[in-house]
Amino acid sequence: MAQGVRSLSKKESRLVMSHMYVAFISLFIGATCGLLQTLERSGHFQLPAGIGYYQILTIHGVILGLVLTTFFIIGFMLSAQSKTTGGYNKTERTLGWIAFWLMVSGTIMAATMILLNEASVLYTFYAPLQAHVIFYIGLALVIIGTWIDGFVIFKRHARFRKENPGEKTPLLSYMAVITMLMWQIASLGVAISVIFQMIPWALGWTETVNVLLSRTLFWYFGHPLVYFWLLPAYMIWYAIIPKIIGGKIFSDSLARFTFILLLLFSIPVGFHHQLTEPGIDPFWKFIQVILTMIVVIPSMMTAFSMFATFEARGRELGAKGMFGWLKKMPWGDARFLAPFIGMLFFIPGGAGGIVNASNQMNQVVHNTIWVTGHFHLTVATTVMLTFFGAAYWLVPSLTGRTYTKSINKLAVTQTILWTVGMTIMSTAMHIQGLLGGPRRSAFSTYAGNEDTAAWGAYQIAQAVGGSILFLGMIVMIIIFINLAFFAPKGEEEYPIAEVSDKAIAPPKVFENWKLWTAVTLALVLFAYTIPLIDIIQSAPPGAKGFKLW
Ligand code: HAS
Repeated sequence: MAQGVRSLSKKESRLVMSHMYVAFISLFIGATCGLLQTLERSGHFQLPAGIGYYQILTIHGVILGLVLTTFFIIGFMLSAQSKTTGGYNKTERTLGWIAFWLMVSGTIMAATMILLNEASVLYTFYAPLQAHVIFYIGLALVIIGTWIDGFVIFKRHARFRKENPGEKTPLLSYMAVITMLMWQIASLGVAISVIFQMIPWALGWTETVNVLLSRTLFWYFGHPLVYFWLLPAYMIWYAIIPKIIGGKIFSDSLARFTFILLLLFSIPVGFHHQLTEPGIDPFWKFIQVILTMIVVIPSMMTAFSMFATFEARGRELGAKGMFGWLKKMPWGDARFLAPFIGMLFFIPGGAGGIVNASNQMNQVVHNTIWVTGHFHLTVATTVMLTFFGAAYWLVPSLTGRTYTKSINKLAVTQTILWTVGMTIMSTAMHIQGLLGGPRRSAFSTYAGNEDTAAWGAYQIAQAVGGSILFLGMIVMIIIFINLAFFAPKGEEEYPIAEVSDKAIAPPKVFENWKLWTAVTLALVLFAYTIPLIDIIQSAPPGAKGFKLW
């Protein structure tokens, strides 16, 4: 029987694939819950066997927003760093496994509590809703696992620099370091909240909790969390997509600079999730809104870079005019099509983000289902379609199998299903949000309130979109199983693009990690110190725990 050729060593492939198995099992569970939610919220369907809407919604948010993303991202980054730096040593691999099992144990603990209906607190676990202590311990274990992975990524990057003095570090390894550095600094906030507020409170050691402080610590982490999802997608856009279209990376320096800006500005902006919360001085909300507008710039730079990459390649192939490149792209290749549609969706997704971040407009959309529409465009489409597109080459390149024409056809179908489903669902969410439809809430006619009559059609549209997405998920799972276990053995390339000859070399200061860490921390201290002191000193009486489900 023919032997497959793996792009990483067998041991590393196994480590990365273990992350992928968890990610795709999570996709199945999470998206199934998503379907049930949209059906329940249409008002025409009731969940069976006493299953609660908030129970399903918590599984959906935790499993997709925290588990699927984290496992896929860590797995992908480990593979990309290993591929471009020359592989991990035994200690690094062992640490990778310890981290993996910590994360799996934490996930099982949290998921069990949600399934037992002991933790229906949604993925934001806002106090004063109080979950079972095991739920919080589980979350803490997941975070500790990711810290160990971050350490592995930093260590491998440092080892590359030591072994190759004066040489430019691999772009993908550099990007993985920035992503994990941002993650480590940001997740400190949620770790402090979970360990010092939630766990003692859930155990009954403290009677009350400072609600505003816990939410502020959550959003200090929560906004960089969305960039933790986005940055690996950007890694794929900058370094992999050019290779898939047969082109080169437009500018290595621009890509690195974009990542530095994302590191600096993605953390001190959490207040834009709390613009309607009393207890935070408006001045500091204003400062963080300005910083939010600054963090939009690196995404604009990414858009520019992508256009430049596509145009350069198009011209090489003889394209003329401003959009002539569109005719030259490999539209039939789902490894390109899926991430490209992800980019396209990020235009309205990003614009919606700017609406959310604008103080006055936030008053209109906050806590409406508009916001749910926003994040289904950004994370569930831009990021997920990019990850699906990456899975098409990543999985076979790790299992020593090939991405065949027939699997590609299925992958194009899956991209179309996802695009159609998400367009219907998220458009309906945006419109219902503008009509005042709330988010994070089960179906209700609010005692026959007339306003709710206008929502009906949009709620049904969400159920239709959700059903199409469910089909898309099933097709994705079929493709994954195929690529992991059944596709013909062979060699699939791990596509990494070269940098254009015209691009200038990145300046040395980009590798000055002490400098970038110091500036990041300075910005965090500037944006958070005074408001945090205020939140602690002027805190109203704390809240007891509530279980409203
Ligand atoms: Fe957001 C709420 C603001 C980006 C996710 N966001 C959320 C929540 C989530 C989320 C999950 O200011 C809900 C949290 C909850 O549970 O409460 N968001 C922003 C801003 C941006 C932004 C300013 N969000 C994201 C990304 C996410 C994400 C990315 C996930 C991955 N968001 C907010 C705010 C709220 C919020 C408020 C709170 C709302 C509230 O009141 O609760 C920016 O980063 C967006 C910048 C992006 C752009 C787009 C650039 C376009 C590109 C594509 C180029 C296309 C090409 C193809 C090349 C400016 C790069 C072209 C081809 C052609 C043919 C044309």
